[in-house]
Amino acid sequence: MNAITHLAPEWHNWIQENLSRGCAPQSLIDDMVRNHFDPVFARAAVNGIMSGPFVATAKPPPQTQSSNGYVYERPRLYAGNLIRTSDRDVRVVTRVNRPMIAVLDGVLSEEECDELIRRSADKMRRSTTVDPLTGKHEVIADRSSEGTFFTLNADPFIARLDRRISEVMNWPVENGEGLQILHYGVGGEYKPHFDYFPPEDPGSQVQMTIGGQRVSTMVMYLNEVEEGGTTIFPDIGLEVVPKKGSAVYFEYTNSQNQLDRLTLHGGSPVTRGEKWIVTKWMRQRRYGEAAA
Ligand code: PD2
Ligand code: ZN
Repeated sequence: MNAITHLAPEWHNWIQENLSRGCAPQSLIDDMVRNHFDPVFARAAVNGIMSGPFVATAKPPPQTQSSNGYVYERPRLYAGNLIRTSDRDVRVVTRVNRPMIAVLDGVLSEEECDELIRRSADKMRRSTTVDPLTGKHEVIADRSSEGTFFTLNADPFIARLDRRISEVMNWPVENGEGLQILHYGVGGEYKPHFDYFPPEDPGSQVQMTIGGQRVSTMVMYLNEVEEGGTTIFPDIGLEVVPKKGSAVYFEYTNSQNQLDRLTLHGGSPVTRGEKWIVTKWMRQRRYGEAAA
């Protein structure tokens, strides 16, 4: 049977209704593919309706410009209090609109947090940071932690997380870098930095050859930290306290390639206990393997 490549009115209504209820676009695409739609057509149909005028959650608020010139477009993150993904509901706890930051509860289950730590524990290495001059990864003092990473869709467990995370971030799974695990002991910190590649750094061009600029980040907390280890946004005075399974999400590159300097952020020193996180960085374009 040939895959379906046209949208009957009842399917059009079905997509509109489900998007308005806050369903993740990817889950709608999957349902359509199960119902014999062509995958590329299904994605285009859902995306097309999302950017149209009919869906309540997709209505763009008026664009606003910050004092530093960054234009705040409609956030990629869904409006509403609950984000439904294909396998888990994620609760929005806090939103900041300028810069666009959200604290999210229940992105990972407790068991998934434990499993990520278990799989990482014996392959941790001293963390590196991108050298601004060369674009290469170097060990530097600003990041006193150790880490490891999982290639995109490395196995069914990781692929399931990559997919859920892409649904929460509302950005294609193949635009994501592989999940990066970080572990900090007492005294471990990550000095304030930008997650995007600053255009003034010569090394940034090297970083952007595949996938382009980073557009958004989600830092997920894998354990409770006894004291310290908060994620700080010093320019807006925000501090997010780690909670197992929760996350802080933020956006910093808009469709005009502008970069939001208010997303300067860091990890404050852990003063008691330890801190485990997993980070997803999304790129403008395809970066990794196709979805599993
Ligand atoms: O550990 C953190 O809270 C943290 C802070 C700043 C993580 C990152 N950046 C990151 O992974 O980019
Ligand atoms: Zn960061």
